[in-house]
Amino acid sequence: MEQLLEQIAICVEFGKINKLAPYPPDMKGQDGADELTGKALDQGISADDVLQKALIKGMEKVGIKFRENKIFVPQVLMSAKAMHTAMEHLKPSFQSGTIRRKGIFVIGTVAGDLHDIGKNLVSMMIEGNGWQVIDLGTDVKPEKFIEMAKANPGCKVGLSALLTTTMGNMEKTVKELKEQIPGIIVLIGGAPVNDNFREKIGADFYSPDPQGAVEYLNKLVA
Ligand code: B1M
Repeated sequence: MEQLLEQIAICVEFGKINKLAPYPPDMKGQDGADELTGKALDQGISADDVLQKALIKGMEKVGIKFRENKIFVPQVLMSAKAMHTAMEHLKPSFQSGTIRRKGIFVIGTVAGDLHDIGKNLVSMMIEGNGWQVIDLGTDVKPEKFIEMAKANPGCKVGLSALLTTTMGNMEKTVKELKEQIPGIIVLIGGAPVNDNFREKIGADFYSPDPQGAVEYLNKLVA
């Protein structure tokens, strides 16, 4: 059992989606996250064990390697694809509530900003760490964040901005979220943003990378 879970974690870490996938070349012809997850469930391994001991474990390694510049965006995307393929097998358990998520994370790129590559990486990494992610996409107005946060009490909110011209919208969103939902936790990130800006606008946490956001969120529920 442990060996099978370890194999799935390796597939996620190295982005091996299924047997037919040619990537990564040194795993060509081997079962991928798809087949191995099916096999694990057939053998009676619980969906929760697959999530905790294989998928999350694999994605944690991805997050750390990405932070340390040991892998780059394409590798992260392949890992996320492998993870999503495995998650398809777990869908019934998510729907029936057999698997408990760590919490809900609402994320979006702020109003006026269409950049979503970094936001998507953050979203994938947080999902891969056991959170339910509600991704609102790009150009998200403050009202939309507020609506979703009110609909999901206790959720944490993440804002991304890539333009200096949309940092003002990030500030506005944080201000309105904090006014309307006292105690709400808001994380921010994106290339022009830093910790001084976070302090100025009253957000709770700034992370320069997805892994920092994952670690902060996990600490909140530890
Ligand atoms: Co735009 N763009 N762009 N662009 N674009 C930049 C950001 C720019 C720096 C390019 C430049 O001039 N050198 C510049 C901004 C300058 C500034 O504001 N000072 C710029 C500009 C000006 C523009 C337009 C205005 C250009 C124009 O039309 N005249 C326009 C704006 C459109 C709009 O948003 N309204 C525009 C458009 C576009 C494209 C649509 C063509 C495309 C976006 C495609 C897409 O996202 N789907 C695009 C791209 C690709 C870029 C560059 C080249 C790359 C951005 C990127 O994806 N980086 C960028 C220049 C550059 O960075 N070299 C540029 C990779 C990504 C993984 O990094 O998003 O930083 P990043 O995310 C990181 C971290 O920041 C962090 O984690 C991620 C992974 O490490 N992170 C978080 C991000 N969000 C987080 C949230 C968190 C935590 C961490 O917690 C919640």
